[in-house]
Amino acid sequence: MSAAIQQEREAFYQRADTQALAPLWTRLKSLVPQAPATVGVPHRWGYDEVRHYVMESAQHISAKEAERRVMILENPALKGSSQITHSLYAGLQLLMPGEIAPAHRHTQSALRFIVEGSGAYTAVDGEKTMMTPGDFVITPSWTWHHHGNDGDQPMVWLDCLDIPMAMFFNSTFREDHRADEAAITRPTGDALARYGQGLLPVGHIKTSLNSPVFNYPYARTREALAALAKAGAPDPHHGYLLRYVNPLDGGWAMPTISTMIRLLPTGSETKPYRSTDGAVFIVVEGEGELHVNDRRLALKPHDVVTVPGWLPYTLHATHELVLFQVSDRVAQEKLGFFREACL
Ligand code: 1HN
Repeated sequence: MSAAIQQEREAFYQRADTQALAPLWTRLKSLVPQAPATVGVPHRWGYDEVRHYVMESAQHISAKEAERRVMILENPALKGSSQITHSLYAGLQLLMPGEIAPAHRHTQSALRFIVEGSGAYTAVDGEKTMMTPGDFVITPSWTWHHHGNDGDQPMVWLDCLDIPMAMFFNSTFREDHRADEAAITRPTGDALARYGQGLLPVGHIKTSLNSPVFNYPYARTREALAALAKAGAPDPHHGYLLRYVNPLDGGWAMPTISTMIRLLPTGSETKPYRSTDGAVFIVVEGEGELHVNDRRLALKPHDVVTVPGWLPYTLHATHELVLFQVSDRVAQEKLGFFREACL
């Protein structure tokens, strides 16, 4: 293209700009790329390294003053964004003995994956549930929730929220409860008894987009994984991979965040896999490595690892590995964006 033509075009673009008009043809390929651009970088937060900072946070602020005392797991390539992947927020929350994180509600959905401690509970929509390491707990959109630690140990859990997705739609609300503790209206264990036993109350009408089972206890999850592993025949790309399910409809447990758990037998490695959902993994048990690009990210108990979407990765287990995994897959599936490839 000659310099003259280029100049004429630039002058046209400038005149068009005065009318809030812009040419598509200079931008089309970046607006609609051939394949997803990588947002963020693969990263590992080793629990041996970060635990100390999480614990130290209690010396600086109370749960009450902080509202939620959390160290955000921020993707190092997305500093200031509070994003672990481009669509998810994650952090490690600490609740000390005797503390209460006061009741509030927001339209963002949250999940907890319990890391360490005992004796603490979370109260969600009128029901308390005890938090035990490995439990997966749902806090649905716009439900009152508070957390309390009646035990004698610090309690740490991984929070994951759909904050970046909610921010994209900019249609969200929050509200503080007038009291620190919201009312408890059902006995502990009620939801699991009604909905989590392969039984459902006759005549139950679905009113939530979330699974009515809001705590999936690790003891049960682990039993299922052990039985699968005993039966043999792991998937070459996934190992033994299970998704947490809404018993009312067989769909994902939450409307915006997908949750899965997997077991990889000692000595096994998965074949390369990629999918359009950026993933966050937390190691529940065992040891191994996640290989992505030219990096080998160590996997030890409680380590958190993130892999941006569409990057092929493999998983290697040196000791029987149990990994909990979250992503925005459920949202992508609903919108028709999800793709995956077994390589
Ligand atoms: C929140 O409500 C919790 O309830 C945790 O524990 C993390 C991050 C941002 C906004 C709200 C919780 C949060 C949060």
